[in-house]
Amino acid sequence: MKKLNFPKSFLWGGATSAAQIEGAWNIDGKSLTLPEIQPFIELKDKSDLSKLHNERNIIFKNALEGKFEGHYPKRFGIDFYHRYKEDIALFKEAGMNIFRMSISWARIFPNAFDEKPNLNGLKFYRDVFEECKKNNMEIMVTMSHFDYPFELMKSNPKGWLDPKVKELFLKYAKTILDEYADIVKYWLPFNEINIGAFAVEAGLGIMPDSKRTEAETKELSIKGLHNLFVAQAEIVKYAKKFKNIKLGCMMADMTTYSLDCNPVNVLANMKREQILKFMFYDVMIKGKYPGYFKNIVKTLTNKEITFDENELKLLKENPLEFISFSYYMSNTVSTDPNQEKTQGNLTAAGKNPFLKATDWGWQIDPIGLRYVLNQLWDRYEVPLFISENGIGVLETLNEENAVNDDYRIDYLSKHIEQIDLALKDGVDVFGYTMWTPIDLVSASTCEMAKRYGLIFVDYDDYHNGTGNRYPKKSFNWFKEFIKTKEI
Ligand code: P53
Repeated sequence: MKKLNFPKSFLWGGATSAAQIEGAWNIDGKSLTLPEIQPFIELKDKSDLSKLHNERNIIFKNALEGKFEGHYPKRFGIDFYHRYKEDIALFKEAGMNIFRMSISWARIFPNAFDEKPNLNGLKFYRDVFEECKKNNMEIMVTMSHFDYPFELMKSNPKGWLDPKVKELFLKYAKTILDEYADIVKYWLPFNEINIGAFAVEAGLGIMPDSKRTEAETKELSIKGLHNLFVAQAEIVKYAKKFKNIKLGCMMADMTTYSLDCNPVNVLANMKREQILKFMFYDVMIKGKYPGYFKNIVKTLTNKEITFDENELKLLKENPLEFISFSYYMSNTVSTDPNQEKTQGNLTAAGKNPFLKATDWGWQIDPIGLRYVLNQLWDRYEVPLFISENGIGVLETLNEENAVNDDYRIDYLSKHIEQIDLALKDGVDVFGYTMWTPIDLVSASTCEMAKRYGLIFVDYDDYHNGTGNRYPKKSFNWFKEFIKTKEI
């Protein structure tokens, strides 16, 4: 056993998102969101998501025609909407002192253009937050976690390229800040902004168009991303009137290494980091587009794109206060087109001969977490928060109604050990919310079978089951760890 030295103030908890847990998709006035029009598609090879990508256009086409066939897992989640008290009690029992969750825009403004917010929606989140507080937990809220309202996509097909959408989002953001700033301390405007902006439909709410070229799609991403940055800065500006809250950015830290010491690969990796990570952090934390940005735009779109001077000033004056990021895996970069691949954050990425991967091809790399914490602290000098980290596995209950998930204990403890080492390196990291405290519907594959939780939830991919909650072995391990800080 090894005793770790975390400060008393360190935040320990779990992270979730509305579309993956709530269910109650059409209850109390809520309208449909994009994840809720995504049907379940069986995957034979779990690490090959091409089938999901190929069906994307058909899914949107059917939804627009009102054709819904099959099962839509994110409409049901794990029914947190009705069972949140039981879940929060379990989180408390595990020893969590923070809970990260998201608010669903479509629960607050179901028809996109409503003048007044939906009171049922507001009440639901107030009840959940009060329950967290009763259980001595801080709350971290993501305002938009990959759940763009479908109604808004239908009425405004240009999504985040339409100024009206930014206006409506700001109205939503201000409404929830006004409503909950007294109870929610930590706020993240956009989940994994670097993934969201490059998924033009799911992230930016832009209507699909099969005739769009690759370069045109990238242009939409760059312009949409800029509008997300500006909206975020406007939210930071507005939130200055609340004294006790903190706003952070949220990134998928797409950690990469050069495959080897061949200088061409080292250079390629540096460029990859600029395009996947640093250009985002630079704007959100340093408040300005980096010098290499122009070149990235030219490479991606074959164009020059310029932004409004007033907007650039707004970005400069309103950076985010802290960095939060998800960390699941690392990948390698090589200029060799035949480099061996595995599944990365949504797209295939380079294999690393020193690492093992999960069934979904995600390469497990605890040391990479220490590396990233040092790298980000070094570059940005703002407090850091790990807002997601965890392992998805196929699991079933054993005869004792438990799961002996030693691999999860191993995954979590090895990553936590690296956070401890990063603290010793001098990095300012103030909290960790694992993905997740409780099984939920997978974001990328809509599976229930890809389980991440400390708590098992008795639903299968088709929402068959009792929905009952069963603590896994890792639940008890985490509970003990919180008390002793020993791994
Ligand atoms: P799932 C990759 C692909 C999709 C979403 O992912 C991702 C990532 C990882 O960077 O981001 C987060 O459920 C996301 C969560 C999600 C989690 O990763 O596809 O913020 O909503 O559930 C895990 O296995």
